[in-house]
Amino acid sequence: MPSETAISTFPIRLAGDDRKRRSDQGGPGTAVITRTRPQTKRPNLYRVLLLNDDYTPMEFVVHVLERFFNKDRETAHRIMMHVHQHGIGECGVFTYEVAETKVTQVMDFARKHQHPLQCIMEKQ
Ligand code: TYC
Repeated sequence: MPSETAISTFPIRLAGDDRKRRSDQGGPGTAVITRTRPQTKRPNLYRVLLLNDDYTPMEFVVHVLERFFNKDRETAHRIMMHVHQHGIGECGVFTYEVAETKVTQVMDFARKHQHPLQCIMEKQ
């Protein structure tokens, strides 16, 4: 899904326009055509995941999901239970720097409260 536009310019030679003109900046017999085309580059995306453990309180994990991933209470509880039952679960998908920031925030917050909660990122 194209969302940006790039403008590129290039000189072309036109028929019958090959006489030398001192005023031409781009050399003899040149013209400039400007065209636009859609940019199709998309950023690499990373999943941020929580890992289960036996010690981090469920309520703490729910709070992490609300605080750092902007989940409502019901969604946060559902994700926490998924991680609890399956061992791993997705909190969100982000560009590299945002995902890295989320992981650091969660790990720092867990360490501060002396919980062994682990948060990781993986390329999608
Ligand atoms: N398994 C933990 C418990 O029973 C709860 C928990 C859920 C811990 C999700 C980590 O990512 C986690 N208290």
